[in-house]
Amino acid sequence: MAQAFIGLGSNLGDGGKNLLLAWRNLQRQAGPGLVLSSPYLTEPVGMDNDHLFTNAVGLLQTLLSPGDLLAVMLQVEVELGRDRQKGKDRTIDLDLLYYDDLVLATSSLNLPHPEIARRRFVLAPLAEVAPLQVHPILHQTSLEMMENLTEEGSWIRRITWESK
Ligand code: PH2
Ligand code: MG
Ligand code: MG
Repeated sequence: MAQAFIGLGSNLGDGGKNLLLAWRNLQRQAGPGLVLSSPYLTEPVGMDNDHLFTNAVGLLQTLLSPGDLLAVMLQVEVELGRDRQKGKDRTIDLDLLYYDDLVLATSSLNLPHPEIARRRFVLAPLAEVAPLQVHPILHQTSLEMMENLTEEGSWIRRITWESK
């Protein structure tokens, strides 16, 4: 059984609803979720519009290999109507952040996700559910990466699943 951390994001439609629906579908196809963070309302980073994102991080247990898990994640994105053109608004984006302590670099999958330490919208929910989880390359905990974050400007705000 592996433990996988998944980043969830949506900036199209009802973000909170999209995240919960994706999380439910993902658990159905990949294995039981252990924990899901609060949702966060976040400023878009590197998009060509100002549509706010809702972001969260979940931890699930799975018997799937990393490649099979990724295929299921893409399937769930399709089920929620994701248009995968780069830079486009998305009903749902699912990113594999960690798969146990695996370090992997292939054309289809990089582990850990290369952007973890640079993104407040990933680190804040990650630090909420797994503050002491150690990044297998940087050897820093989620909290330490938060403290070392230099990304300027991009604000996030923790909300609740009810308030969306
Ligand atoms: N995802 C991106 C690019 N920019 N910004 C926020 N706030 N949240 C995201 O999930 C996000 C982003 C590419 O996947
Ligand atoms: Mg992403
Ligand atoms: Mg993605």
